[in-house]
Amino acid sequence: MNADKTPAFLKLETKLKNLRQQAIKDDFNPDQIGETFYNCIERFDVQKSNSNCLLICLVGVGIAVALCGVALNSIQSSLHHEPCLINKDTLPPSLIGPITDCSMCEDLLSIPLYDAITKEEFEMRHAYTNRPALIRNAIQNWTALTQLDFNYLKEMYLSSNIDDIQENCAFFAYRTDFLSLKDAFESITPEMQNLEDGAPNWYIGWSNCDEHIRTMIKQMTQKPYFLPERSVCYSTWIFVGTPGIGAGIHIDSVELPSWQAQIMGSKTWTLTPPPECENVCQTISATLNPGDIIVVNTNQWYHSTLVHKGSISLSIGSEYD
Ligand SMILES: O=C(O)CCC(=O)C(=O)O
Ligand SMILES: [Fe+2]
Repeated sequence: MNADKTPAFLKLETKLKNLRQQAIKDDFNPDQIGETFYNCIERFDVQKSNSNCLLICLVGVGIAVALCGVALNSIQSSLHHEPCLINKDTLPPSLIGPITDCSMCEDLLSIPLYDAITKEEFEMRHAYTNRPALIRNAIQNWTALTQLDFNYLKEMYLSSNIDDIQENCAFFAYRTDFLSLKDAFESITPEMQNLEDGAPNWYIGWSNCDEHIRTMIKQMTQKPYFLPERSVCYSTWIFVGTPGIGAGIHIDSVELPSWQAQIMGSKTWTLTPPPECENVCQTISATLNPGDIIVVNTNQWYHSTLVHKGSISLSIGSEYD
């Protein structure tokens, strides 16, 4: 069996085995390791790449691939009888799921752009094909375009029962030190919304899963006109921040594809195909202006965002089925 292994492979294999043994000696429980690893990479931010997180992720990915033997048959056969260090149930589908069908990106040189699109065309080309789309001026009738901004949201949340809301809603601090949505709202003073060069850059995102706030936001928004009649939009997500880096490159493990509408500011999305498609597909990007909607399966495409100078960026999105 060793005949087809290179010395580098054998060295890596030994290192991984030692690492696993060391972890077990140190009383690591596979579930905890898996969970830590999963939390670490779930919304992995490249901006944090010089922190320990990267190290854990790289080691984790190495162990996951090597010891759980998902993609590499030779590793799988050699380690077949070894227990997995990371329980594979805790790993995201991007690592353990089936190989991606590259027809989602094969012939795409840019994100397909529409000034308008019918429900039929959208369904045929994009809704469930994992092929992204950018639809210009898709939310002209949303009052959010004129009514919603960061301070409106701040007031809406701080006057609600924000402690309960936080318990149930995901919060992404990205590169900020905010501990929670409440902390972010309380810390982002008018000075922090200053857009001059050199002003502090912050960017946050959260799942808007509170019923009361969801109802208020629903009154200002609508289901995008091009989504199939039967499709339902689930929990909304809100992303807001000053010019600069938004979300670092990551892949999600939510259930469904998403759309996101740009309410304020301009933001560039960069989409990178999964590694197994990198020989036939390329990284593509597009800039959204207020009124535009991007549709992306964020479970299939690695994605990152960048907010342009001139305005705070505010966007609202949702998963749909
Ligand atoms: O809007 C952003 O900056 C990131 C959004 C994102 O990562 C997502 O919707 O999955
Ligand atoms: Fe994402």
